[in-house]
Amino acid sequence: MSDSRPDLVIYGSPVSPFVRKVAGLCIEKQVPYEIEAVNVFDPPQWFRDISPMKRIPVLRDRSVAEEGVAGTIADSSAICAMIERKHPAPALYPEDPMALGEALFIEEYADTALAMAGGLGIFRPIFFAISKGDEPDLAKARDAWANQMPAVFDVLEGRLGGSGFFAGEALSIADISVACVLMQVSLVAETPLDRWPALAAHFAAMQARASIAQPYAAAEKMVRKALPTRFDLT
Ligand SMILES: N[C@@H](CCC(=O)N[C@@H](CS)C(=O)NCC(=O)O)C(=O)O
Repeated sequence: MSDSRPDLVIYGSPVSPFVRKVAGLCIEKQVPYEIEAVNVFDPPQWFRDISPMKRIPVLRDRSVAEEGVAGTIADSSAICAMIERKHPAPALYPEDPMALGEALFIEEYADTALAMAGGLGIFRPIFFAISKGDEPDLAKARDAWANQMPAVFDVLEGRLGGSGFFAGEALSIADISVACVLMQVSLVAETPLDRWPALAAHFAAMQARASIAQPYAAAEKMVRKALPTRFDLT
C-alpha cells in the first residue's frame, strides 16, 4: 500500500504565527505538508524531546525519520531555511548578498520586535484571557497598539520604501514573516495602518495570497469560537 502522507509535518497550531509562516512558505513552494496539533503549554514528552525550547513549530521530515529527534527541526527560521534548500523553487531567499541579509533581518525583526509588540502585547492579553474565561486585558492591548506598535511600523514602512517587497524585487521570507506576525493582531483586533501607507499596501497584497490567507483562515476559525468579533484598540 502506498503512503499518501506528506513528508513534512508541522507540529503546532495554525494559531501560532510561526506555524503559519512555515505553512505559508510550503504553500508558495507547493510543497505538501500537514499540521499535527500539539498543545505547547502542556506538551507530551515526545514533543519536549524534539523541542528543547518548548516552542512551536517543530518540523518533522518523515523521509528522514518518523520518530525521535532525527528528522526534526525546531524554530521557524531554521525550518524555512531547510525547506528552501530542499525545495529551491520558487526561491524565497534573495540571491543578492545584501538583499539576502535584509530579508533575514526583516524575518528576525518580525519574529522578535513585531511579535513582542503584537503577539505578547496584543494577542495574548486578549485571547489567552478569553480562552481562560477571563476578561480581555484591553488596557494592555491598547497600550501596546498606541505605544509599541508605531515604532515597529515606522521601521517596516521605512524598509519598504517604494517597493512592494521587503528585500530585493520579489517575494521573500521577509514578506511572509511580517504578514504572518502582523496578522496575529488581526486575529483579535482591527489593524488600521492609515499612517503607514506602504505597509498597508504590502499587508493588503499579502493577505490576498493563498499562502497567507489559508493558514490564517484556519487560525481564525479557531479564534472566532471564543472571540466572535475583533476589538477596536484605537
Ligand atoms: N523563534 C521561534 C518562536 C516560536 C514561538 O515563540 N512559539 C510560541 C507560539 S507562537 C510558543 O511556542 N510559545 C510557547 C510558550 O510561550 O510557552 C520560532 O520562530 O519558531
